Amino acid sequence: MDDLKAKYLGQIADAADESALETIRVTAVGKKGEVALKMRELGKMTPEERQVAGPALNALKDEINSAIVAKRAGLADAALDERLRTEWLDVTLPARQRGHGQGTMHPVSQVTEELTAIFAEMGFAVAEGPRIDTDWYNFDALNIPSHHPARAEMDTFYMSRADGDNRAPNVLRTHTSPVQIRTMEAKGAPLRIICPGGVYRADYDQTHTPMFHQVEGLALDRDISMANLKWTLEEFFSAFFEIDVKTRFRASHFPFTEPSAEVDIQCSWVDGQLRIGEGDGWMEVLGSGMVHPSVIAAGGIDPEEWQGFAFGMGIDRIAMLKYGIPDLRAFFDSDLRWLRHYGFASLDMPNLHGGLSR
Ligand code: 2U9
Repeated sequence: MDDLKAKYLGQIADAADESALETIRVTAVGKKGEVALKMRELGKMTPEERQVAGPALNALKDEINSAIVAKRAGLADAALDERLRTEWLDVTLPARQRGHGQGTMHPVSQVTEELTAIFAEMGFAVAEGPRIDTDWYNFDALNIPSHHPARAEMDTFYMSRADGDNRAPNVLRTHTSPVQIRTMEAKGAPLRIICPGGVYRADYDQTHTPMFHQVEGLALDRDISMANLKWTLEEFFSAFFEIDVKTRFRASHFPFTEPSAEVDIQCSWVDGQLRIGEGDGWMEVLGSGMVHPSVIAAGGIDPEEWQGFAFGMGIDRIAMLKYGIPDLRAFFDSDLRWLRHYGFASLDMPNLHGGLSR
């Protein structure tokens, strides 16, 4: 019995791995192992011999099993120590490139950030509002009553409402002007805001898409004039195109401004290439004027005390001019090749100190 014990405990201590240990277990304490064979011999013994040998064999079996369990745990610990020693991760390595690399900022998003940075420097906050609005905010408040020809010209998308509630919002905004009315109501005067965002008109050809982007601006105070408007716009275009840009005001008409002006920026055509801020040509980019007193009143502000200027321009259009993008409709195709070509680095946020664009 002592020989058996010494033999197996020795083998267990020397076992190099899990499978060697399993072989020892089968030969020692398995169903047909050496201890089991010895147990079968108990039948041939006298009752006195059996009383001594039986418990001794059981004790031997238990001892071998415990030694195997302990050794197995020891082997597992050693294996883990070995893995911890040999396998390691350098968390300072650069991340692996996945798929086709990073996404890009759409030119509309880039230009929106650029113009927001420029107007912020001049004290204009960004105001936002709903894209589905009421007739009143989109038209009436802007001095466009229901019989006005401008309503028909705007190619408005109306949404049919399942609940039949015709006082609830049902117009896809045709300009961002309703945001300015809402902000006038909420904040009062004085006020300096720009409202960038998507707008909708049922129009589709080479230069029009049913959804496009506008930025409108509004400055209300006690003594604002067209001179402030001209300075603000020249300052904006010069910062945006990164070259001094002259503007030309031409008398025009809009229902929401009086007087009204269409604004051109200085440009030239050299070898079929457009250059902004050079030469003696002009390109129309924007509409503007002094806010009509009825519109100021519609925003809940007293037009006897407050006056101001407003302007509106297409973001997509000035993005095309600045970055030489030829086709407006491609803006909305979600073509990944186009986005990689005309897109901007997503973490390269434009600001006036670090540079607007690169
Ligand atoms: C309020 C008062 C006045 C915003 C204005 C224009 C002139 C204009 C067009 C430019 C190109 C729209 O994207 S476009 O087709 N916009 O000509 N927008 S004045 O006037 C406002 C707005 C809000 C409360």
